[in-house]
Amino acid sequence: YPWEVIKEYEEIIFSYYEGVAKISINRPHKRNAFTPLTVKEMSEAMEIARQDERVGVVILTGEGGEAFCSGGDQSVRGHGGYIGEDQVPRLNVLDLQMQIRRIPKPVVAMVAGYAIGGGHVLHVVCDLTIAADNARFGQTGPKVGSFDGGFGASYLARIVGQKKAREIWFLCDQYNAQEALDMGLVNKVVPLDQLEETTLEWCRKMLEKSPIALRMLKAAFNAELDGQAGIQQLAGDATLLYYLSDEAKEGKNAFMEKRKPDFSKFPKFP
Ligand code: 1HA
Repeated sequence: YPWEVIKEYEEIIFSYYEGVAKISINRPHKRNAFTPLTVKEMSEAMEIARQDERVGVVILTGEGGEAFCSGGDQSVRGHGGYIGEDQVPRLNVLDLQMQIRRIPKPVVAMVAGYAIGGGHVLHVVCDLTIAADNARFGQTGPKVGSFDGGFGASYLARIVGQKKAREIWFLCDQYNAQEALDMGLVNKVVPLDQLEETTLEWCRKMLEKSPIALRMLKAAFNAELDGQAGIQQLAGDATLLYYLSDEAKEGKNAFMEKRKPDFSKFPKFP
């Protein structure tokens, strides 16, 4: 597919094709483990994809076909987080998880090979996951001295159930694509050579749908688990819709024209 580069980065490839933005981790020699810079670049790309009105769907993936992402790069893990060139320890992937949940467009994880540790959590927080038949899923935290007790635990449990989520975290086993499909952890499994084609087909189906309906549904699906912050997201979307109405415009116009607003003509729906 003729992906066109949106912006050049060091550790990711960020590209565009027919309404879809693709953010791809480009560290295949490390099974696409992320450093603070990888996450900073992904975070900026996600914001650009959010603002770009051409973009209706975002794909998150990794280069090379052997790994989606193997989590935080353990070779730069230091005292208090993952340490970048500025020597500051960071866990900035948690902010990226929030961005994936907050962007009002569907985010699809396209998983070939390993989705492990913090890389597994990234696919978990995506709206949909399409897996290649070589995909392998799992958490490693308790094995390598880490854990993600946020969405990596709570949202995972919402997806696969409490017993299975505890098994995944407590045993640190790996699961193949079919096992992941069976527990509802992924949406579809396809042969590796059909992964991008199928993912784009799913994207195309969503791009044909009403963007506001998709936006409202994403916010609604998020709302329960996200508590007050989830309600804020949903309410923000309600405000967006209200601003499109003549009723809301009457309030603003009256203020600007220094007159009393006249809401009498607007219906009081039962
Ligand atoms: O838990 C969190 C967080 C929690 C809260 C807040 C923020 C968090 C942020 C991050 C994380 C985490 O991600 S913790 C979990 C970290 N990740 C892991 O424990 C996975 C480590 N990797 C593996 O278990 C395996 O490499 C693998 C199952 C993904 C693949 O195995 P395979 O095919 O046998 O390849 P392998 O030989 O192990 O790896 C190829 C190369 O990639 C190796 O380098 P080489 O010996 O060729 O020089 C290997 O060291 C490197 N590599 C793979 N994964 C990582 C890595 N290097 C650094 N960090 C990695 N995660």
